[in-house]
Amino acid sequence: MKTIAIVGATGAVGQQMLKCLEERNIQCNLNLLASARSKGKKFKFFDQEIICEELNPDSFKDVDFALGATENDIAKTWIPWALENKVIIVDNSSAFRLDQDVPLVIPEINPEDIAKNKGIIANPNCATIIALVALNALHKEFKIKRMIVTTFQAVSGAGVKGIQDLENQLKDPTAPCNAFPYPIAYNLIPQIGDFDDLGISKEEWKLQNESRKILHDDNLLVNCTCVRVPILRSHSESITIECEKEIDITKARELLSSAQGVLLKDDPLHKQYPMPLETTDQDLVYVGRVRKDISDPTNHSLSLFCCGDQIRKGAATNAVQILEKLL
Ligand code: 2RA
Repeated sequence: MKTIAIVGATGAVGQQMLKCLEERNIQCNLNLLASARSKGKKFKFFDQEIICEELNPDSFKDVDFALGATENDIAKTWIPWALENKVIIVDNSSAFRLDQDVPLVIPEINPEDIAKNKGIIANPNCATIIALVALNALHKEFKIKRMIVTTFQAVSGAGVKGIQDLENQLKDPTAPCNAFPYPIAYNLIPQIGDFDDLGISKEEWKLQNESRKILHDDNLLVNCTCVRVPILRSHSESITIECEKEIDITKARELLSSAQGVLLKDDPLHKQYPMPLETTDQDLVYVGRVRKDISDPTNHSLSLFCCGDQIRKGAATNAVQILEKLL
């Protein structure tokens, strides 16, 4: 039986990774690794009780695979320890996503890239996963050349701190802002990550840079605005695509209705469209509001709205799906 370690096991994504392993019946010897603060915490895995250990350089002896759910700086510390022990790593941090020798993978889109790994496979950013799962079938048929995206990102993207900020501020609007620069309750914050001198945030660059790598298209044009919204778990995205080919909306809907990882919910006349409340705690990306972009008279553009659970498909589930391809 293989030994799998979850690194950052006590955070929102790490805990979801454990649940995904159980849901998908991945029987294994499971090691849970986290900071000294979490040492000794106990978690149920199938019928076992697993005690969380403190992450250290010797944590990876006899480990076959590691699922990384830590921030970048911590990932850059433990991943070399794991590689020294020939562990194969699926890392959710952004530390190695754009490294040439590190495949960046969404299993529904570019599973063939997994085999090119040299020990690390990177999990894309949540907003990238949700957008590209929604767009994959359309890209294959119509060849997307340009994307304009606005994201509405849940507070869980900032981990447990983000969730606590929202819950505390909803009870008491004067509660402290630990995860975000301003109060998030009853508010929207058009900033996720630091801005550069172009006025573009780190999170916004991720959609362009990661999409180009996953779709193997360095010419893909992407303009993105990332907004933090007072939603607990699901990210929503308003997307307009411009394609090489003319778009037939009926054909587009047909493609989306059978697209891998997608649930088409598109009947606005009957108030049927994706909403984050219903995509929470499940793995499908809901797509709706599919319509011609009326600002493009050439019929090469389409707009849509999609939602996906940031912790599941946007992070933990995608990573475990990659792991399944390695087992
Ligand atoms: C966020 N995508 O939503 C980033 C990290 N998960 O904060």
